[in-house]
Formats: sequence, C-alpha cells, structure tokens
Amino acid sequence: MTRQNVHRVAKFGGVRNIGNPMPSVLILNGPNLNMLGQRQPDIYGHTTLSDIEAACTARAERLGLDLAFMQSNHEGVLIDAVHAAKGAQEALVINAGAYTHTSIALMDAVASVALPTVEVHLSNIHAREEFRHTSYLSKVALGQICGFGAQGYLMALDALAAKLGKRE
Ligand code: CA2
Repeated sequence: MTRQNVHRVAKFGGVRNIGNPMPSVLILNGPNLNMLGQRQPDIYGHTTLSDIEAACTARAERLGLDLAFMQSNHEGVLIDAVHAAKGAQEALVINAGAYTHTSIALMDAVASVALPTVEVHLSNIHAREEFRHTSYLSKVALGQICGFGAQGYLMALDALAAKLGKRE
C-alpha cells in the first residue's frame, strides 16, 4: 500500500477502500454555465467555469476525492451522464442551470441512480424571479447550496467528503 493509500484508507474508513481508495464525485453543469464570466457578471460574477473546475480539482485532491467535471447544454446528455455515474461515481454535485426549475426527467434520473447528490446554484435562486424558486432537483438531493457563487461547489465537495467518509 502506498503512503497515499494509507492516508485515504484512514479518511474513508478501512478495508473497503483499499481496492478503490478514492471515492469519485461527478460535478454536472447544465445549460449556459459555459458562458460564465463572459456575460451578466452582475448576477454570476467574473469567474469562468474553467476557474470553478480548477478550484474544485484542487479541493477534491485535498479531500482525497477523485473528480469528474462536465457541462452540457442538452438535457438528454445530462441525463445520460447521471445514468453513467451509477457504478462509476459515489456522489453527484449538480448545477442544472434552468433545468433545475423545469426538468422532471433530470430529477427522475437522479432518483433512479440513488447516489448522494448536492444541488448547487451560484445565485440565491430564492431571492430571484418566482419561477426560479421551484427546484425539482431539491426533491431528490441531500440538500441545496445557493447564493455563495463558486464557493458553493467547494462547500458541496466538503459536505460529500464528510458524508462518504461516514458511510458503513
Ligand atoms: O445560480 C445558478 O447557478 C443558476 O443555476 C444559473 C442558471 C439559472 O437559470 C438558474 O436559475 C440559477 C443560469 C446559468 C448561467 O447563465 C449564464 C447566462 C449568461 C451568462 C453567464 C451565465
């Protein structure tokens, strides 16, 4: 066992993780999030999605998590990614963009894989237009983090690392 593995086994609870020492988390980003930092900085700030990916990669490494990060503007692609996470990932972080408020299909996909899921939004969706107050994903997520900008993604990784570390 390498030094690194010893560290991770200690963190994630013993023999179970020896073969697969790094729990893997998929961060999924929905429509228009590829535009971050390029338009509407008054609402979404100047941080780009690449900046967020870099920050998440660094945090995941510190937490001993393996990270996959993706963005799509297409509902079906996001649903396929959720399905593919079953067996490949232990947890999900999802900023579904506007699909948060509309997509029963994405909610059903998340429910079907039964992976611990944290919903993230850069903005405080509850302080914005009424149509953003509804989240289908919240019905199947462990919880929602919104209003903290890019920091919310890091908070989600912290929460999942704690959750995965406590699993039987
Ligand atoms: O606050 C969030 O993270 C949102 O998920 C962002 C979505 C919005 O539809 C949700 O209600 C809340 C929008 C995605 C980003 O949209 C941009 C559009 C133009 C420029 C930059 C970002």
